[in-house]
Amino acid sequence: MTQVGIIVGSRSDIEVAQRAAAVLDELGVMAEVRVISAHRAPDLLSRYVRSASDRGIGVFIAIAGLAAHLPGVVASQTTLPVIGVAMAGGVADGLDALLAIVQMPKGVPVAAVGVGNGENAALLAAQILGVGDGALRERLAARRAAQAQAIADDPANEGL
Ligand code: RP5
Repeated sequence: MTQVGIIVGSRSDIEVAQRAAAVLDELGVMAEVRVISAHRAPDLLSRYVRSASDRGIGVFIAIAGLAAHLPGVVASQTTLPVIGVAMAGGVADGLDALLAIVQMPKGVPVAAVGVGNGENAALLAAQILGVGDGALRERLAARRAAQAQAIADDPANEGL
């Protein structure tokens, strides 16, 4: 069953979604990528979000640029956690989209990671799912250990 629903506001955002999907795949977490604009296809977005938990989705990753309303609109229609990723570009190169994502009104939270950081969105989604999945927590811990080992093995750190 799909565990993470990744939504992009446009096909032009797809590369960040694919990087998120790759990290989730590496962690053994099932994910799907949908291309649904909150502005251009609001009814389709609503149908997708409302049907998601019945299909096993436990977390959404919503990726958008410019006005970046997608994560907030998704969050308005579900109590599942929503992680927003701002796309670089626009008048402030993604800072505008990042602020649009995080400045939600009280009562409808959206989490956010760095601009364009699909990898961290995937890791945060996996960590949320890991609360109820010990094997996934172990895979996350192994990934962290491998990351630290790679730094320790860097020739620049010889002797440390
Ligand atoms: C946003 O507008 C999308 O998330 C995308 O980042 C940006 C541009 O979309 P396109 O006009 O390229 O479809 O809604």
